[in-house]
Amino acid sequence: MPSYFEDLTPGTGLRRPRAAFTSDAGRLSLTGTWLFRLSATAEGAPLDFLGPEPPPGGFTELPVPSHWVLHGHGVPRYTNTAYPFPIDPPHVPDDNPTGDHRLAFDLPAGWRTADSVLRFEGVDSCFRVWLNGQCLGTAKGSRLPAEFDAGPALRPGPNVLAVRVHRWSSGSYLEDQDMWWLPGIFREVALLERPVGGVDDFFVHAGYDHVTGRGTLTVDTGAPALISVPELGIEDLPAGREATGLAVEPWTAETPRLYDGHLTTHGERVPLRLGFRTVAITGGLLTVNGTPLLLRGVNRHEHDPDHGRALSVATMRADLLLMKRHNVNAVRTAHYPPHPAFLDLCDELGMWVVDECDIETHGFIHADWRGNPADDPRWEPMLLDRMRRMVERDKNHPSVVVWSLGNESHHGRNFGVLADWTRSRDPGRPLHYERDRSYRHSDFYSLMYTPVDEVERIGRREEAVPPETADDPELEARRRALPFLLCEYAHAMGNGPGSLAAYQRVFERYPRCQGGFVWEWIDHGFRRRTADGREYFGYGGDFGDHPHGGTFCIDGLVFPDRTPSPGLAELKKVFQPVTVELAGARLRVANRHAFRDLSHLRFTWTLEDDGRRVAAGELPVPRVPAGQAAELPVPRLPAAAGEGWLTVRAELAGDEPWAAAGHEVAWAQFAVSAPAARPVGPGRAARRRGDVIALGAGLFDARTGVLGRLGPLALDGPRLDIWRAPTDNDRGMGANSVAREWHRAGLDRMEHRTVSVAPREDRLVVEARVAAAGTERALRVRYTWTAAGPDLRLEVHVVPEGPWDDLPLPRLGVRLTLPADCDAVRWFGRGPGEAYPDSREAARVGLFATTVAGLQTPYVVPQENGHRAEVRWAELGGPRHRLRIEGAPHFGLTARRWTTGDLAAARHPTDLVERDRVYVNLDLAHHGLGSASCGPGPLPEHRLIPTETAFALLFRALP
Ligand code: IPT
Repeated sequence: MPSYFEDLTPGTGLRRPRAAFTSDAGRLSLTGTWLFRLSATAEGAPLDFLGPEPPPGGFTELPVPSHWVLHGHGVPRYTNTAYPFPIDPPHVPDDNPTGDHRLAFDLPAGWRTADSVLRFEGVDSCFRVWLNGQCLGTAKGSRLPAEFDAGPALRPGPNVLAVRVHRWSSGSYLEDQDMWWLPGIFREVALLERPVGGVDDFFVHAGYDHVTGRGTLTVDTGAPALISVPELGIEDLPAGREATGLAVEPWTAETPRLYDGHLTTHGERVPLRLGFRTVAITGGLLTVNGTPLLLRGVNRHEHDPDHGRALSVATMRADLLLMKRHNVNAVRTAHYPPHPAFLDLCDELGMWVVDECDIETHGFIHADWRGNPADDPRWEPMLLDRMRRMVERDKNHPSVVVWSLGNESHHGRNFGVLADWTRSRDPGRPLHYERDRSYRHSDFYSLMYTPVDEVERIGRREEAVPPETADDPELEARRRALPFLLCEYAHAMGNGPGSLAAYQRVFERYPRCQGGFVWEWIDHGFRRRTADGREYFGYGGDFGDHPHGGTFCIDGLVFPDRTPSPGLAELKKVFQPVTVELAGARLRVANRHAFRDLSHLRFTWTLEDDGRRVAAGELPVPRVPAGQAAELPVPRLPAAAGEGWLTVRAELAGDEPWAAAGHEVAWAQFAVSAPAARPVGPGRAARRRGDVIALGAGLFDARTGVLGRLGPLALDGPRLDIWRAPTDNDRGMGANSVAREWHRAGLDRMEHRTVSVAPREDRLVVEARVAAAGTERALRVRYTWTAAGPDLRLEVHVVPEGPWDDLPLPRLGVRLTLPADCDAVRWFGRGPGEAYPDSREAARVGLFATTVAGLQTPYVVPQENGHRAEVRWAELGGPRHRLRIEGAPHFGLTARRWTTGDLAAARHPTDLVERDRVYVNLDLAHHGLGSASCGPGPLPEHRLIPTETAFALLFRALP
């Protein structure tokens, strides 16, 4: 017998979906401490908690909103595509954790109406509700509001609200997003007064005509109402009547101008926040107010490391502030409508939003899409209900410019139903759906994780015809005329993503490419502690959850606690809305905003000589309009004695709602003078004395040729090293795994065989062959040491031997160890953060200092990190020893208190235990990062293919 949690209805007793709004009518928040009881099955506990009598034993306190699994009742479960239950639609297993929730509340005195409404903003995944023992109905659709008529059951004074929530339901088949399964009443619950003659719903149409520069306003309501916008001189405009010729400043994400107004009926007054803008697809481009957009976007899931999807408004604001400060201008609400307050904040702070419906049936991929709800008419009501609830709730937000029908649900007839309904209900916004590759229900050509060269072909409209439209020229012509979005790209899992700059160059070059959304904003990790109290972030499997998707939920630009990762720093640089180029004796400042001129920015310059500031000033940049550029003379610079760098910065001239004056928006750097070349002095003789060879300040092992002492400093190495702890992107996905090839080739276990150690009159020459057990590939290496004064100079010459084909190396460099007290690090090179070949835009050339600990990036899943690029020189030292290393000209620097093997074996940062040495890598090169954890690997130019190579380093022990 089908029950409400397994049937194909969206719910029972639900009111018609409508806009989210506040008003002067009463609102009683029902958030706070409720009583809670968990049972193992849907009907495992009696309905003994509905009435006014005290509930039976077994209830404990639980905050609402919350997910009960984050409060000690069961565990969160993470899966990517696979359903955590058998594919048996619409059924769910008998084991169906069910949470009974109960709240006793008092109706405030003077509560005005019997027509009250009980509103739930989000309950995961299915629930039944009773008020004073009377059943009001049932609902599904976790990330969507549900309203019930509460009037007939409501009583003056004390009332009892009871809610039974099931973890699994037929609705769960539509909610297979790549995220934690988190049951519960996780958004607010409130009782709303519905005054007689009140406002039931309204639809604001606030347009802007960029040709006339005038706005229009119509507010549609079901019943008579009057609209006032005092700032625009609109007073008592009847609902349904259009006001035209309004002298408005338009709303854009760059200039989020809102006008306060109100809507009144004789029973209710609703505040309005109006943003005037017109969204259109014209000439194959997404435009707002006539201007094409370039979306610099991120995919945002709702996640908090302690509260899951029960986010505070402060956290939502924190997300938006972080995004704005990192030059992000667009959010795809992956993959469900966000908390409504998030959209209020987007209106206020300025963000282009693709609002996505709570629909994903991804797990049917494991049944070759047999039974996919998207193509089954029986599921149409449930799917359409979700689209309606989203569109009705969010339709009045100027920030929402695109509706997305859902994610990763293959294709099917029901999407046609959703698209038709949405187009007729809201012709003012285009639709997005990616997975139906005919794009018949989408106003965008949209893909995920497409390689850069393919995006470039799309930009030129030279992409191959997809099979889905091959037989339908009309449909293919329509598809080819659509604007292009990458609804997901640059998988930000672990260290990475690489190639952000390469994508951006293509987006900026081809108008058809209107940008994209990096996958994804935040790592979905949950805060945990080791037995001895050290904090870390858990992922799939850490809770005994099984089956699970492991670390695949740790793929964000910010760590679970919203600490920006190096990937976000890179994104900020690549997304910067102002670029500065040096063209001869002139600086070219280009404004890449779509709407805003540059008058809100203050430009300054500094000149650094070998990293030390020697001059600075303001740069008088004119008011460059959006999309235009200006040229100005390079400031008069004093001559630099060493390596001179001119840095130009654009910072906020005044406070913005999202950052304070002085916040850096963009920067650029130009080399203006090169360092003087260093003469190489005459070499000294290398002399053997028993087991050691002495050369200048160095003492070498006579058998292996390895440097063991430099002046007072005990070290071990440098020796060739090509291994790095694989990144998530090295590990890749499925067959696309360079790390697997590396392991197969034994690159993680290369051994040295010393071929010869030859002390000469002016040098020491050590030859070795470096290879892995059981393989024939090798690297022949010659270390040539020369000494001049206190300096030892090393030249490393590498020749690959055997069939390397196109197997890239993880890195190419040398490794040495230093005493543990060599903890302070200074360097002149790129910094302050880590950088890799295809993620180095954010690192500027300068003089930096930190500690060995400060060099580490604590990725939630330990992996290669912390590499400082293009280092000219570095000093590592402590109270007793100091080592200076110079490049010829540059090297990459990594230093840690654990080995590469330790790093590769750790599952959490808390697994890493400091050893009694500092492990230092000095690299000529690294393999790029790419984003092969879901997408393409590094671009060809960033693959580290072994060839004959030489590089040099200089070592000096400092007092
Ligand atoms: C894509 C999903 O849409 C997204 O939710 C996430 O799972 C991402 O992958 C990987 O982290 S789907 C994938 C098959 C391209």
